[in-house]
Amino acid sequence: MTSRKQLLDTLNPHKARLDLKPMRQLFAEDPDRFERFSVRAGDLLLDYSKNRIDAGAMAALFALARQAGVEERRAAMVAGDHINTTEDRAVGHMALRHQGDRPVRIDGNNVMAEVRGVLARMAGFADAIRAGDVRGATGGRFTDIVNIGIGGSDLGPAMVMLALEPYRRTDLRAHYVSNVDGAHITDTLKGLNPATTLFIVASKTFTTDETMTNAATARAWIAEELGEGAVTAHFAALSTNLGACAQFGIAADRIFGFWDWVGGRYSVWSAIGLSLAIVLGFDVFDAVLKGAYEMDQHFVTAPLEANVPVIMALLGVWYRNAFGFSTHAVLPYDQRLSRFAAYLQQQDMESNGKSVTLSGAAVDYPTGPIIWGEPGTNGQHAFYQLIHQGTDVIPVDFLVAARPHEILPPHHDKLVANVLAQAEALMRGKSETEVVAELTAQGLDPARIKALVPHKLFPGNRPSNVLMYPKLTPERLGSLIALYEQKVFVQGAIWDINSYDQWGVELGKQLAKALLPKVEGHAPAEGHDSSTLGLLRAYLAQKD
Ligand code: G6Q
Repeated sequence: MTSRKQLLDTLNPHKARLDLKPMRQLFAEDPDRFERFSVRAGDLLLDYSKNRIDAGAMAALFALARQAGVEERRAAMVAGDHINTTEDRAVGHMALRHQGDRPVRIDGNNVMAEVRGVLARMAGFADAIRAGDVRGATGGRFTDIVNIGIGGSDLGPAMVMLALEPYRRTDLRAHYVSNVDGAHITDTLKGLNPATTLFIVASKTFTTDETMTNAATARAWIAEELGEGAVTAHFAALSTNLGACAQFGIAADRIFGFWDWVGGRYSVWSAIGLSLAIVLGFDVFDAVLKGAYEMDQHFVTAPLEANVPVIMALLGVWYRNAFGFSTHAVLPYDQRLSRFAAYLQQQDMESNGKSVTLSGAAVDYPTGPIIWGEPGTNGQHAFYQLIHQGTDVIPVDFLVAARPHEILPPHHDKLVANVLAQAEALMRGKSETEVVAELTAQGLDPARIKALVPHKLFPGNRPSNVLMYPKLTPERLGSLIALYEQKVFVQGAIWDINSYDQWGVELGKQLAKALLPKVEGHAPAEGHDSSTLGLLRAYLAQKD
Protein backbone atom coordinates (compact mmCIF):
# COMPACT_ATOMS: atom_id res chain seq x y z
CA MET A 1 0.00 0.00 0.00
CA THR A 2 1.19 3.49 -0.80
CA SER A 3 1.97 5.43 2.37
CA ARG A 4 0.79 9.01 2.93
CA LYS A 5 4.37 10.14 2.72
CA GLN A 6 4.75 8.48 -0.67
CA LEU A 7 1.52 10.10 -1.85
CA LEU A 8 2.70 13.51 -0.68
CA ASP A 9 6.08 12.93 -2.33
CA THR A 10 4.35 12.68 -5.72
CA LEU A 11 4.12 16.48 -5.50
CA ASN A 12 7.90 16.93 -5.46
CA PRO A 13 8.64 16.75 -9.22
CA HIS A 14 5.92 19.35 -9.79
CA LYS A 15 7.49 21.64 -7.23
CA ALA A 16 10.90 21.17 -8.86
CA ARG A 17 9.43 22.19 -12.24
CA LEU A 18 7.69 25.23 -10.80
CA ASP A 19 10.78 26.30 -8.86
CA LEU A 20 12.24 27.17 -12.25
CA LYS A 21 9.27 29.25 -13.34
CA PRO A 22 8.16 32.21 -11.26
CA MET A 23 4.52 33.23 -11.33
CA ARG A 24 5.36 36.35 -13.30
CA GLN A 25 6.45 34.12 -16.14
CA LEU A 26 3.44 31.83 -15.76
CA PHE A 27 1.16 34.87 -16.13
CA ALA A 28 3.12 36.17 -19.11
CA GLU A 29 2.85 32.82 -20.88
CA ASP A 30 -0.84 32.28 -20.29
CA PRO A 31 -3.29 35.15 -20.80
CA ASP A 32 -6.11 32.87 -19.59
CA ARG A 33 -4.47 32.06 -16.28
CA PHE A 34 -7.18 33.82 -14.25
CA GLU A 35 -9.97 31.88 -16.03
CA ARG A 36 -8.03 28.64 -15.70
CA PHE A 37 -7.38 29.01 -12.00
CA SER A 38 -10.47 30.67 -10.60
CA VAL A 39 -13.65 28.99 -9.43
CA ARG A 40 -17.00 29.92 -7.96
CA ALA A 41 -19.27 28.50 -5.27
CA GLY A 42 -22.51 30.37 -5.85
CA ASP A 43 -21.57 34.03 -5.84
CA LEU A 44 -18.32 33.51 -3.98
CA LEU A 45 -15.28 33.75 -6.23
CA LEU A 46 -11.93 32.14 -5.48
CA ASP A 47 -9.06 33.43 -7.61
CA TYR A 48 -6.18 31.03 -7.02
CA SER A 49 -4.21 31.96 -10.10
CA LYS A 50 -1.54 33.73 -8.02
CA ASN A 51 -0.20 30.47 -6.69
CA ARG A 52 2.93 28.59 -7.69
CA ILE A 53 0.94 26.08 -9.69
CA ASP A 54 0.33 24.92 -13.21
CA ALA A 55 -2.16 22.44 -14.66
CA GLY A 56 0.20 19.56 -13.93
CA ALA A 57 0.59 20.49 -10.27
CA MET A 58 -3.16 20.84 -9.82
CA ALA A 59 -3.75 17.47 -11.50
CA ALA A 60 -1.26 15.91 -9.08
CA LEU A 61 -3.04 17.54 -6.14
CA PHE A 62 -6.46 16.28 -7.25
CA ALA A 63 -5.01 12.81 -7.76
CA LEU A 64 -3.53 12.99 -4.26
CA ALA A 65 -6.95 13.88 -2.82
CA ARG A 66 -8.53 10.92 -4.59
CA GLN A 67 -5.82 8.50 -3.55
CA ALA A 68 -5.95 9.72 0.04
CA GLY A 69 -9.67 8.87 0.07
CA VAL A 70 -11.02 12.39 0.61
CA GLU A 71 -14.29 11.55 -1.16
CA GLU A 72 -14.82 8.38 0.86
CA ARG A 73 -14.11 10.19 4.12
CA ARG A 74 -16.48 13.00 3.13
CA ALA A 75 -19.17 10.37 2.45
CA ALA A 76 -18.47 8.83 5.87
CA MET A 77 -18.90 12.20 7.59
CA VAL A 78 -22.17 12.82 5.72
CA ALA A 79 -23.39 9.32 6.63
CA GLY A 80 -22.83 10.02 10.33
CA ASP A 81 -20.06 7.44 10.77
CA HIS A 82 -17.90 7.82 13.86
CA ILE A 83 -15.03 9.48 12.01
CA ASN A 84 -13.93 11.06 15.30
CA THR A 85 -12.45 7.72 16.28
CA THR A 86 -10.60 8.64 19.47
CA GLU A 87 -13.79 10.00 21.02
CA ASP A 88 -15.94 7.44 19.18
CA ARG A 89 -18.30 10.12 17.85
CA ALA A 90 -19.90 11.22 14.63
CA VAL A 91 -18.99 14.64 13.24
CA GLY A 92 -22.42 16.09 12.74
CA HIS A 93 -22.20 19.86 12.59
CA MET A 94 -23.55 19.87 9.03
CA ALA A 95 -26.88 18.64 10.46
CA LEU A 96 -27.15 21.87 12.46
CA ARG A 97 -27.51 23.92 9.29
CA HIS A 98 -29.22 21.32 7.13
CA GLN A 99 -32.13 22.67 5.07
CA GLY A 100 -34.96 20.74 3.44
CA ASP A 101 -36.67 17.48 4.23
CA ARG A 102 -33.96 14.92 3.67
CA PRO A 103 -33.25 13.09 6.93
CA VAL A 104 -29.80 13.36 8.52
CA ARG A 105 -28.90 10.22 10.41
CA ILE A 106 -26.47 10.00 13.27
CA ASP A 107 -26.19 6.68 15.07
CA GLY A 108 -29.19 5.49 13.08
CA ASN A 109 -31.53 8.29 14.16
CA ASN A 110 -32.75 11.19 12.07
CA VAL A 111 -31.59 14.11 14.20
CA MET A 112 -33.39 16.85 12.29
CA ALA A 113 -36.45 16.98 14.56
CA GLU A 114 -34.26 17.51 17.62
CA VAL A 115 -32.06 20.06 15.83
CA ARG A 116 -35.05 22.05 14.64
CA GLY A 117 -36.71 21.73 18.03
CA VAL A 118 -33.81 23.54 19.69
CA LEU A 119 -33.71 26.14 16.90
CA ALA A 120 -37.45 26.79 17.40
CA ARG A 121 -36.94 27.24 21.15
CA MET A 122 -34.02 29.61 20.49
CA ALA A 123 -36.22 31.60 18.10
CA GLY A 124 -39.01 31.78 20.68
CA PHE A 125 -36.70 32.93 23.46
CA ALA A 126 -34.87 35.44 21.23
CA ASP A 127 -38.12 36.89 19.93
CA ALA A 128 -39.55 37.18 23.45
CA ILE A 129 -36.49 39.11 24.65
CA ARG A 130 -36.53 41.37 21.60
CA ALA A 131 -40.25 42.04 22.08
CA GLY A 132 -39.78 42.75 25.78
CA ASP A 133 -41.99 39.81 26.76
CA VAL A 134 -39.16 38.21 28.70
CA ARG A 135 -37.65 40.76 31.09
CA GLY A 136 -35.36 41.03 34.06
CA ALA A 137 -36.46 40.35 37.64
CA THR A 138 -37.37 43.99 38.23
CA GLY A 139 -39.28 44.38 34.96
CA GLY A 140 -36.50 45.98 32.91
CA ARG A 141 -36.14 45.16 29.21
CA PHE A 142 -32.88 43.39 28.49
CA THR A 143 -30.36 45.65 26.78
CA ASP A 144 -27.12 43.71 27.31
CA ILE A 145 -26.47 40.04 26.65
CA VAL A 146 -23.28 38.65 28.19
CA ASN A 147 -22.15 35.31 26.76
CA ILE A 148 -19.85 33.53 29.20
CA GLY A 149 -17.93 30.76 27.47
CA ILE A 150 -14.48 29.95 26.13
CA GLY A 151 -12.92 28.33 23.06
CA GLY A 152 -15.64 26.92 20.85
CA SER A 153 -18.28 28.36 23.17
CA ASP A 154 -16.98 31.89 22.61
CA LEU A 155 -14.95 32.44 19.45
CA GLY A 156 -17.69 31.63 16.94
CA PRO A 157 -20.45 33.87 18.28
CA ALA A 158 -17.97 36.63 19.20
CA MET A 159 -16.55 36.63 15.66
CA VAL A 160 -19.98 36.52 13.99
CA MET A 161 -21.35 39.30 16.20
CA LEU A 162 -18.59 41.65 15.03
CA ALA A 163 -18.98 40.56 11.42
CA LEU A 164 -22.71 41.24 11.34
CA GLU A 165 -22.76 44.54 13.20
CA PRO A 166 -24.94 46.20 10.52
CA TYR A 167 -27.71 43.72 11.44
CA ARG A 168 -27.60 44.41 15.19
CA ARG A 169 -30.60 46.09 16.79
CA THR A 170 -29.09 49.23 18.23
CA ASP A 171 -30.80 48.91 21.61
CA LEU A 172 -29.24 45.48 22.17
CA ARG A 173 -25.57 44.83 22.83
CA ALA A 174 -23.63 41.59 23.11
CA HIS A 175 -20.54 41.02 25.25
CA TYR A 176 -18.30 37.98 25.36
CA VAL A 177 -16.45 37.02 28.54
CA SER A 178 -14.02 34.13 28.17
CA ASN A 179 -10.77 34.62 30.07
CA VAL A 180 -10.44 33.45 33.67
CA ASP A 181 -8.42 36.64 34.18
CA GLY A 182 -10.73 38.67 36.40
CA ALA A 183 -10.00 41.72 34.27
CA HIS A 184 -12.25 40.35 31.54
CA ILE A 185 -15.46 40.11 33.52
CA THR A 186 -14.65 43.23 35.55
CA ASP A 187 -14.22 45.37 32.46
CA THR A 188 -17.32 43.86 30.88
CA LEU A 189 -19.59 44.43 33.88
CA LYS A 190 -18.33 47.97 34.31
CA GLY A 191 -21.12 50.21 33.12
CA LEU A 192 -23.71 47.42 32.75
CA ASN A 193 -27.01 47.68 34.55
CA PRO A 194 -27.77 44.37 36.30
CA ALA A 195 -31.50 44.97 35.94
CA THR A 196 -31.22 44.87 32.14
CA THR A 197 -28.41 42.32 31.72
CA LEU A 198 -28.93 38.71 30.71
CA PHE A 199 -26.11 36.19 31.13
CA ILE A 200 -25.82 33.20 28.85
CA VAL A 201 -23.54 30.53 30.25
CA ALA A 202 -22.27 28.72 27.16
CA SER A 203 -20.56 25.47 27.98
CA LYS A 204 -21.07 22.12 26.35
CA THR A 205 -19.77 20.31 29.42
CA PHE A 206 -20.74 22.92 32.06
CA THR A 207 -17.53 22.02 33.86
CA THR A 208 -14.97 24.24 32.09
CA ASP A 209 -13.11 26.01 34.85
CA GLU A 210 -12.83 29.44 33.20
CA THR A 211 -16.51 29.51 32.32
CA MET A 212 -17.70 28.23 35.67
CA THR A 213 -15.52 30.77 37.48
CA ASN A 214 -16.84 33.66 35.39
CA ALA A 215 -20.41 32.38 35.70
CA ALA A 216 -20.09 32.24 39.50
CA THR A 217 -18.81 35.84 39.54
CA ALA A 218 -21.67 36.97 37.33
CA ARG A 219 -24.16 35.09 39.49
CA ALA A 220 -22.79 36.74 42.63
CA TRP A 221 -23.06 40.15 40.92
CA ILE A 222 -26.73 39.63 40.11
CA ALA A 223 -27.47 38.22 43.57
CA GLU A 224 -25.74 41.13 45.25
CA GLU A 225 -27.35 43.81 43.10
CA LEU A 226 -30.85 42.36 42.68
CA GLY A 227 -31.14 39.62 45.28
CA GLU A 228 -30.72 35.83 45.08
CA GLY A 229 -34.26 35.46 43.78
CA ALA A 230 -33.34 37.40 40.62
CA VAL A 231 -30.78 34.85 39.40
CA THR A 232 -33.24 32.70 37.44
CA ALA A 233 -34.55 35.68 35.48
CA HIS A 234 -31.05 36.80 34.48
CA PHE A 235 -29.47 33.53 33.35
CA ALA A 236 -29.79 31.10 30.48
CA ALA A 237 -27.51 28.20 29.57
CA LEU A 238 -26.28 26.46 26.44
CA SER A 239 -25.13 23.01 27.36
CA THR A 240 -25.39 19.26 27.06
CA ASN A 241 -25.13 18.91 30.87
CA LEU A 242 -28.68 19.63 31.98
CA GLY A 243 -28.16 18.50 35.56
CA ALA A 244 -25.30 20.92 36.22
CA CYS A 245 -27.31 23.78 34.66
CA ALA A 246 -30.20 23.09 37.01
CA GLN A 247 -27.83 22.95 39.97
CA PHE A 248 -26.51 26.39 39.02
CA GLY A 249 -30.07 27.71 39.24
CA ILE A 250 -31.00 27.93 35.59
CA ALA A 251 -34.64 27.26 34.76
CA ALA A 252 -35.33 24.27 32.51
CA ASP A 253 -36.95 26.44 29.83
CA ARG A 254 -33.80 28.58 29.71
CA ILE A 255 -31.49 25.65 28.92
CA PHE A 256 -30.74 25.09 25.23
CA GLY A 257 -29.04 21.81 24.48
CA PHE A 258 -26.84 20.33 21.83
CA TRP A 259 -25.18 16.99 21.27
CA ASP A 260 -21.88 15.20 21.69
CA TRP A 261 -21.55 14.93 17.91
CA VAL A 262 -21.07 18.71 17.76
CA GLY A 263 -17.44 19.61 18.42
CA GLY A 264 -16.90 22.82 20.40
CA ARG A 265 -15.15 24.62 17.54
CA TYR A 266 -17.93 23.53 15.17
CA SER A 267 -20.76 24.66 17.45
CA VAL A 268 -21.52 28.22 16.36
CA TRP A 269 -24.43 26.74 14.38
CA SER A 270 -25.99 25.22 17.49
CA ALA A 271 -27.52 26.69 20.65
CA ILE A 272 -24.09 28.33 21.08
CA GLY A 273 -25.44 30.92 18.62
CA LEU A 274 -28.16 32.10 21.03
CA SER A 275 -26.54 35.49 21.68
CA LEU A 276 -26.60 36.05 17.90
CA ALA A 277 -30.27 35.08 17.64
CA ILE A 278 -31.14 37.57 20.39
CA VAL A 279 -29.03 40.55 19.37
CA LEU A 280 -29.12 40.14 15.58
CA GLY A 281 -32.50 38.44 15.35
CA PHE A 282 -33.29 34.79 14.70
CA ASP A 283 -33.85 35.46 10.99
CA VAL A 284 -30.25 36.71 10.71
CA PHE A 285 -28.91 33.68 12.60
CA ASP A 286 -31.01 31.43 10.36
CA ALA A 287 -29.56 33.13 7.27
CA VAL A 288 -26.06 32.31 8.53
CA LEU A 289 -27.13 28.64 8.72
CA LYS A 290 -28.56 28.78 5.19
CA GLY A 291 -25.33 30.21 3.80
CA ALA A 292 -23.36 27.44 5.48
CA TYR A 293 -25.74 24.85 4.04
CA GLU A 294 -25.15 26.27 0.54
CA MET A 295 -21.42 25.78 1.02
CA ASP A 296 -21.98 22.25 2.33
CA GLN A 297 -23.98 21.44 -0.79
CA HIS A 298 -21.20 22.79 -2.95
CA PHE A 299 -18.64 20.80 -0.96
CA VAL A 300 -20.49 17.49 -1.19
CA THR A 301 -21.62 17.79 -4.82
CA ALA A 302 -19.06 19.77 -6.83
CA PRO A 303 -16.34 17.75 -8.56
CA LEU A 304 -13.00 18.09 -6.80
CA GLU A 305 -11.66 20.19 -9.69
CA ALA A 306 -14.39 22.83 -9.13
CA ASN A 307 -14.69 22.49 -5.37
CA VAL A 308 -13.63 25.64 -3.51
CA PRO A 309 -12.86 24.08 -0.08
CA VAL A 310 -11.04 21.18 -1.78
CA ILE A 311 -8.92 23.52 -3.90
CA MET A 312 -8.02 25.70 -0.92
CA ALA A 313 -7.16 22.62 1.12
CA LEU A 314 -4.97 21.20 -1.64
CA LEU A 315 -3.10 24.48 -2.04
CA GLY A 316 -2.47 24.40 1.71
CA VAL A 317 -1.12 20.85 1.46
CA TRP A 318 1.00 21.90 -1.54
CA TYR A 319 2.73 24.63 0.44
CA ARG A 320 2.93 22.73 3.72
CA ASN A 321 4.23 19.47 2.35
CA ALA A 322 5.97 20.15 -0.98
CA PHE A 323 7.42 23.56 -0.05
CA GLY A 324 7.63 23.25 3.75
CA PHE A 325 5.98 26.61 4.46
CA SER A 326 4.88 26.57 8.07
CA THR A 327 2.41 29.42 8.40
CA HIS A 328 -0.66 30.61 6.54
CA ALA A 329 -2.09 34.11 6.84
CA VAL A 330 -5.77 35.02 6.52
CA LEU A 331 -6.04 38.72 5.77
CA PRO A 332 -9.59 40.03 5.37
CA TYR A 333 -10.01 43.38 3.66
CA ASP A 334 -13.19 43.58 5.65
CA GLN A 335 -12.85 45.28 9.01
CA ARG A 336 -15.82 43.38 10.44
CA LEU A 337 -13.91 40.14 9.99
CA SER A 338 -11.43 41.42 12.56
CA ARG A 339 -11.76 38.23 14.64
CA PHE A 340 -11.99 35.85 11.68
CA ALA A 341 -8.32 34.82 11.84
CA ALA A 342 -8.58 34.26 15.61
CA TYR A 343 -11.64 32.09 14.99
CA LEU A 344 -9.82 30.15 12.26
CA GLN A 345 -6.82 29.68 14.52
CA GLN A 346 -8.94 27.49 16.72
CA GLN A 347 -10.84 25.86 13.89
CA ASP A 348 -7.70 24.92 11.99
CA MET A 349 -4.97 24.57 14.60
CA GLU A 350 -7.02 22.66 17.17
CA SER A 351 -8.29 20.42 14.37
CA ASN A 352 -5.11 19.73 12.43
CA GLY A 353 -2.38 20.42 14.99
CA LYS A 354 -1.76 16.68 15.28
CA SER A 355 1.29 14.49 14.90
CA VAL A 356 -0.11 10.98 14.89
CA THR A 357 -2.24 9.33 12.23
CA LEU A 358 -5.69 7.86 12.81
CA SER A 359 -4.05 4.56 13.66
CA GLY A 360 -1.73 6.21 16.19
CA ALA A 361 1.51 6.10 14.19
CA ALA A 362 3.78 9.15 14.19
CA VAL A 363 3.36 11.17 10.98
CA ASP A 364 6.46 11.51 8.83
CA TYR A 365 5.32 14.70 7.11
CA PRO A 366 4.20 18.12 8.34
CA THR A 367 0.52 18.63 9.22
CA GLY A 368 -1.46 21.75 10.14
CA PRO A 369 0.21 25.13 9.59
CA ILE A 370 0.20 28.06 11.99
CA ILE A 371 -2.78 30.26 11.08
CA TRP A 372 -2.66 33.96 11.75
CA GLY A 373 -3.84 37.28 10.41
CA GLU A 374 -5.35 40.69 10.92
CA PRO A 375 -7.51 42.84 8.71
CA GLY A 376 -6.00 44.78 5.83
CA THR A 377 -5.16 47.59 5.42
CA ASN A 378 -3.90 47.73 9.03
CA GLY A 379 -1.58 44.78 8.49
CA GLN A 380 0.05 46.61 5.59
CA HIS A 381 1.39 49.16 8.05
CA ALA A 382 2.59 46.47 10.42
CA PHE A 383 3.69 42.96 9.44
CA TYR A 384 3.40 42.94 5.62
CA GLN A 385 7.07 43.90 5.43
CA LEU A 386 7.94 40.33 6.40
CA ILE A 387 5.43 38.86 3.96
CA HIS A 388 7.00 40.83 1.10
CA GLN A 389 10.69 40.72 1.95
CA GLY A 390 11.20 38.33 4.89
CA THR A 391 13.03 35.02 4.64
CA ASP A 392 9.84 32.96 5.15
CA VAL A 393 7.29 32.59 2.42
CA ILE A 394 3.76 32.96 3.81
CA PRO A 395 0.86 31.87 1.65
CA VAL A 396 -2.03 34.29 2.11
CA ASP A 397 -5.81 34.29 1.77
CA PHE A 398 -7.18 37.75 1.05
CA LEU A 399 -10.93 38.23 1.61
CA VAL A 400 -12.91 41.13 0.23
CA ALA A 401 -16.53 42.11 -0.38
CA ALA A 402 -17.47 43.72 -3.68
CA ARG A 403 -20.00 45.95 -1.95
CA PRO A 404 -19.69 47.54 1.49
CA HIS A 405 -22.56 48.14 3.89
CA GLU A 406 -21.65 51.84 4.03
CA ILE A 407 -22.19 54.29 1.21
CA LEU A 408 -19.06 56.21 2.05
CA PRO A 409 -16.96 56.91 -1.01
CA PRO A 410 -14.05 56.72 -1.52
CA HIS A 411 -13.42 54.22 1.30
CA HIS A 412 -14.39 50.97 -0.36
CA ASP A 413 -12.68 51.59 -3.69
CA LYS A 414 -9.51 52.42 -1.78
CA LEU A 415 -9.82 49.22 0.25
CA VAL A 416 -10.26 47.16 -2.92
CA ALA A 417 -7.37 48.90 -4.68
CA ASN A 418 -5.20 47.93 -1.73
CA VAL A 419 -6.12 44.27 -1.66
CA LEU A 420 -5.63 43.91 -5.42
CA ALA A 421 -2.33 45.74 -5.15
CA GLN A 422 -1.05 43.51 -2.34
CA ALA A 423 -1.87 40.32 -4.22
CA GLU A 424 -0.27 41.73 -7.37
CA ALA A 425 2.84 42.91 -5.51
CA LEU A 426 3.33 39.55 -3.80
CA MET A 427 3.05 37.77 -7.12
CA ARG A 428 5.19 39.98 -9.34
CA GLY A 429 7.68 41.51 -6.89
CA LYS A 430 10.08 44.16 -8.17
CA SER A 431 13.14 43.21 -10.20
CA GLU A 432 16.56 44.82 -10.15
CA THR A 433 15.93 46.43 -13.54
CA GLU A 434 12.71 47.95 -12.24
CA VAL A 435 14.35 49.25 -9.07
CA VAL A 436 17.25 50.79 -10.99
CA ALA A 437 14.86 52.45 -13.48
CA GLU A 438 12.75 53.83 -10.63
CA LEU A 439 15.71 55.26 -8.72
CA THR A 440 17.29 56.66 -11.87
CA ALA A 441 14.01 58.44 -12.67
CA GLN A 442 14.15 59.94 -9.18
CA GLY A 443 17.55 61.42 -10.07
CA LEU A 444 19.70 59.37 -7.66
CA ASP A 445 23.38 59.00 -8.47
CA PRO A 446 24.70 55.54 -9.49
CA ALA A 447 26.57 54.88 -6.23
CA ARG A 448 23.46 55.56 -4.17
CA ILE A 449 21.38 53.40 -6.53
CA LYS A 450 23.85 50.53 -6.16
CA ALA A 451 23.66 50.78 -2.38
CA LEU A 452 19.88 50.89 -2.31
CA VAL A 453 19.03 48.20 -4.88
CA PRO A 454 19.29 45.15 -2.58
CA HIS A 455 17.01 46.81 -0.02
CA LYS A 456 14.39 47.78 -2.55
CA LEU A 457 14.17 44.46 -4.37
CA PHE A 458 11.00 42.39 -3.93
CA PRO A 459 11.48 38.71 -4.66
CA GLY A 460 7.82 38.24 -5.65
CA ASN A 461 6.56 34.75 -6.49
CA ARG A 462 4.73 34.81 -3.15
CA PRO A 463 1.40 33.02 -3.25
CA SER A 464 -2.05 34.32 -2.44
CA ASN A 465 -5.70 33.42 -2.89
CA VAL A 466 -8.36 36.08 -3.23
CA LEU A 467 -11.87 35.27 -2.03
CA MET A 468 -14.38 37.83 -3.27
CA TYR A 469 -18.03 37.84 -2.24
CA PRO A 470 -20.77 40.35 -3.13
CA LYS A 471 -21.31 41.64 0.42
CA LEU A 472 -20.71 40.46 3.98
CA THR A 473 -24.29 39.30 4.52
CA PRO A 474 -25.30 36.66 7.07
CA GLU A 475 -25.56 34.11 4.25
CA ARG A 476 -22.09 34.83 2.87
CA LEU A 477 -20.54 34.81 6.32
CA GLY A 478 -22.10 31.39 6.91
CA SER A 479 -20.64 30.20 3.60
CA LEU A 480 -17.18 31.53 4.45
CA ILE A 481 -17.09 29.81 7.84
CA ALA A 482 -18.30 26.52 6.37
CA LEU A 483 -15.77 26.85 3.54
CA TYR A 484 -12.90 26.93 6.02
CA GLU A 485 -14.43 24.09 8.08
CA GLN A 486 -14.53 21.90 5.00
CA LYS A 487 -11.03 22.96 3.98
CA VAL A 488 -9.80 21.77 7.38
CA PHE A 489 -11.71 18.51 6.90
CA VAL A 490 -10.05 17.84 3.53
CA GLN A 491 -6.59 18.56 4.89
CA GLY A 492 -7.20 16.29 7.87
CA ALA A 493 -8.26 13.51 5.48
CA ILE A 494 -5.13 13.94 3.38
CA TRP A 495 -2.89 13.97 6.43
CA ASP A 496 -4.75 10.92 7.83
CA ILE A 497 -5.29 12.58 11.21
CA ASN A 498 -8.31 13.03 13.46
CA SER A 499 -9.37 16.66 13.00
CA TYR A 500 -12.11 16.32 15.60
CA ASP A 501 -10.38 15.60 18.88
CA GLN A 502 -8.15 17.95 20.92
CA TRP A 503 -6.20 15.91 23.46
CA GLY A 504 -3.41 18.45 23.28
CA VAL A 505 -5.34 20.85 25.50
CA GLU A 506 -5.57 18.34 28.37
CA LEU A 507 -2.11 18.32 29.92
CA GLY A 508 -2.06 22.01 30.77
CA LYS A 509 -5.52 21.72 32.34
CA GLN A 510 -4.40 18.78 34.51
CA LEU A 511 -1.26 20.56 35.67
CA ALA A 512 -3.17 23.77 36.44
CA LYS A 513 -5.55 21.76 38.62
CA ALA A 514 -2.64 20.24 40.50
CA LEU A 515 -0.89 23.59 40.88
CA LEU A 516 -3.89 25.61 42.08
CA PRO A 517 -3.73 24.57 45.79
CA LYS A 518 -0.01 25.38 45.78
CA VAL A 519 -0.59 28.74 44.09
CA GLU A 520 -3.32 29.45 46.64
CA GLY A 521 -0.85 28.60 49.39
CA HIS A 522 -2.90 25.66 50.70
CA ALA A 523 -0.42 22.98 49.74
CA PRO A 524 3.37 22.81 50.00
CA ALA A 525 5.35 24.18 47.05
CA GLU A 526 6.99 20.91 46.03
CA GLY A 527 6.90 18.16 43.43
CA HIS A 528 7.82 20.18 40.34
CA ASP A 529 10.88 21.03 38.31
CA SER A 530 13.14 23.82 39.61
CA SER A 531 11.76 26.37 37.15
CA THR A 532 8.12 25.79 38.11
CA LEU A 533 9.06 25.81 41.80
CA GLY A 534 11.17 28.95 41.40
CA LEU A 535 8.30 30.77 39.73
CA LEU A 536 5.80 29.47 42.27
CA ARG A 537 7.94 30.72 45.18
CA ALA A 538 8.49 34.07 43.47
CA TYR A 539 4.74 34.39 43.08
CA LEU A 540 3.99 33.40 46.66
CA ALA A 541 6.53 35.93 47.92
CA GLN A 542 4.78 38.72 46.02
CA LYS A 543 1.10 37.84 46.20
CA ASP A 544 -1.14 40.03 48.33
C1 G6Q B 1 -13.36 23.00 20.86
C2 G6Q B 1 -12.84 22.63 22.15
C3 G6Q B 1 -12.83 23.73 23.18
C4 G6Q B 1 -14.14 23.93 23.91
C5 G6Q B 1 -13.88 24.76 25.15
C6 G6Q B 1 -15.12 25.04 25.93
O1 G6Q B 1 -13.47 22.27 19.92
O2 G6Q B 1 -13.46 21.49 22.56
O3 G6Q B 1 -12.41 24.97 22.66
O4 G6Q B 1 -15.08 24.54 23.07
O5 G6Q B 1 -12.94 24.10 25.95
O6 G6Q B 1 -15.72 23.87 26.35
P1 G6Q B 1 -17.16 23.86 26.98
O7 G6Q B 1 -18.13 24.34 25.95
O8 G6Q B 1 -17.42 22.46 27.41
O9 G6Q B 1 -17.12 24.82 28.16
